[in-house]
Amino acid sequence: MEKILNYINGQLVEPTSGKYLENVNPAIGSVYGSLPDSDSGDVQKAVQSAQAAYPLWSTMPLSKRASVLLAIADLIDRDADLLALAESVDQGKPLKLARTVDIPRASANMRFYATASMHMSSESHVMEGEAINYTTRTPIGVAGCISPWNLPLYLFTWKIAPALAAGCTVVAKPSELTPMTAFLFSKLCIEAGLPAGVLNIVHGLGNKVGQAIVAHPNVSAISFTGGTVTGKTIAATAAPMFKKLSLELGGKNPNIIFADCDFEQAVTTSINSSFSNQGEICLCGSRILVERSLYEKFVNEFVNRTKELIVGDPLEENTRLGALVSELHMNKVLSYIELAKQEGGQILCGGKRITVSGRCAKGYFVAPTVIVGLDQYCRTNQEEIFGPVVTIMPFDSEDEVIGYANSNAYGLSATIWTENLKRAHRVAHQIKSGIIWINCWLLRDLRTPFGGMKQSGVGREGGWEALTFFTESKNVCVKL
Ligand code: TXE
Repeated sequence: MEKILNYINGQLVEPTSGKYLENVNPAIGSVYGSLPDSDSGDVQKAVQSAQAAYPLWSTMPLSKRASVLLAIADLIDRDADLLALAESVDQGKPLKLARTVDIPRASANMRFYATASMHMSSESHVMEGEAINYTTRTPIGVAGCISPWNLPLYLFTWKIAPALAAGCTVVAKPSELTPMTAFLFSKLCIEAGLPAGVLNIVHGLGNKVGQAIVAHPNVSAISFTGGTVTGKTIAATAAPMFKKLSLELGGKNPNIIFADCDFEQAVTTSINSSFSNQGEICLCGSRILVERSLYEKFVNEFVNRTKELIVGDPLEENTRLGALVSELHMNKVLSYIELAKQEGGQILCGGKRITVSGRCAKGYFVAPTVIVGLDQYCRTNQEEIFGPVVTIMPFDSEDEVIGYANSNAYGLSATIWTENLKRAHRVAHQIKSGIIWINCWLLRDLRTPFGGMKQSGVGREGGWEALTFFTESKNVCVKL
């Protein structure tokens, strides 16, 4: 049994209550460890230690701060195999995916922000003959970072790296469903010599630990990734306290396929954008919209390739889809498949739980599912399912598909497949989403703004946006 501890003031510590929650391996459907069931008392200790560490960390020379963060990145690389295995066991995702995507991205996040902070500059504005204004940017104080379960270490580091690089000290909470790699990360922080209190990790439930971080008067900014409903609760708590908020929420992203696309690339990438990480990525293209003249050909090819995807033991090399993160989440996904049937959808493949033989017989596996015949405005096409489920619908014109793409409360990302670049730009500009991919998907440059419109969130992560989020600007006007 693996026992996870909190990381507070540089030490690995038990929760004050002495209580623990069960940590489940979703691929085998059983408990394999425990994590602290922390409460507001633990958060209070974490905030106090973050406050105590703030003067040292926020004034440390940039290059010194960067060198500690770079040392952590190096340790992630050193332990990449161990971390990938831990991520796969904790989350259910294929080990291969954790090894090639999650863990390399975690060290890349640390490196990107460690070095970015050394290149940050601020502005000055000259009022001819009258005055000079200069703007300073100082770290905002103690930051709260709350991350989800789908890409655990990847998204945990995506938040804490800019916060720490900007000079903030941090109280962080990983998801209670996937706490393991954040725990291993805390050990790496100790080994790298991160000063005590600079990063504090409090494990536990969202409505206890997460809520206590958001409501704490001495936490000045909250960076959150998770569900839209949780985002609303966080905003309701933080807004009257005038906290700075970055909310990265759900998506129901359109994947638009015009008849003149590169068919092979469009199909291959659409399989990835539909089912990578079991569809548990906010950027997955869960609504596939295909121009009518290509519709039948696309559906046939897409369904044939979906049927070939191997669902199974995440530790096996050729597994493409592992287990869903929890029994509760699996049941939510299955309930949406039932809803789709009630709404008149036709299931072309998948549509049910899968029993994998051997050690994973009790795991939470769902077959990749393709549904057609649904109206654009039904709940299945409007709500985030966050699992290996996609719908395919035909369209007749550019205007029509833009309308469909925008017919949703979410606005995170969209993908467009066409060889007509004029059209690609035209459509991209009319889609109300924060991220548009043309003839590709999930191609990420960490310098670009990342985030969504409408119910997909508030603010942007990535590049300078995340670094400046964790700072406060001040203008100084000097009369000449
Ligand atoms: O996420 P939650 P859930 C979507 C997806 C999924 C749905 C619900 O559709 O089915 O959200 O998932 C912490 N104050 N996404 O309920 O609850 C929680 O402990 C402060 C999209 O599992 O949003 C965890 O650390 N924090 C998504 C984090 O919030 C609270 C990724 C996210 O959990 C809290 C995950 C509270 N009151 C789910 N309640 C994406 N955008 O990538 C919970 N938390």
